[in-house]
Amino acid sequence: MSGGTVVAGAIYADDGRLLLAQRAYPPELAGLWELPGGKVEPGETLDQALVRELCEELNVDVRVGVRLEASVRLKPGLDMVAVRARIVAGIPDTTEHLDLRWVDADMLNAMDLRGEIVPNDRAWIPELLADLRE
Ligand code: DCM
Repeated sequence: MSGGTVVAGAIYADDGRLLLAQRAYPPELAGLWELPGGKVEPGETLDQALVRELCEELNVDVRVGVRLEASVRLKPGLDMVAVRARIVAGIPDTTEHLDLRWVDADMLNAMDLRGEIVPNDRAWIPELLADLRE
């Protein structure tokens, strides 16, 4: 099965910072930082999939907000979207990621300039920076 959608979460803390997660695999992406998320399963809405994925990956419950405008074609039939979210319960924990980091606009911009962001996720950087600079 190659078709479908990957949904990622732009999780904001009350202080305005954004949560980034450091990938553990595959080797070419390991060490780079992404918005956490995963594949939407059959019968799930985007929002349901994001809540499930963030519970599985980070051990948090989130309230889902408004989608980011940019979407990314991962391959034919597989697209990735991002949705803003806030944590309503739990403290983020690494189960699948190497590390987690809360960033402000300057930190995100510096990480991007250093090539530390997963290439696919760079499509969202303008919108993320705009959110962080609000
Ligand atoms: N992916 C991505 N950026 C994200 C989340 C996922 O580029 N923030 C991509 C990597 C894989 C696919 O989506 O091609 C599935 O992700 P995972 O391996 O995390 O399940």
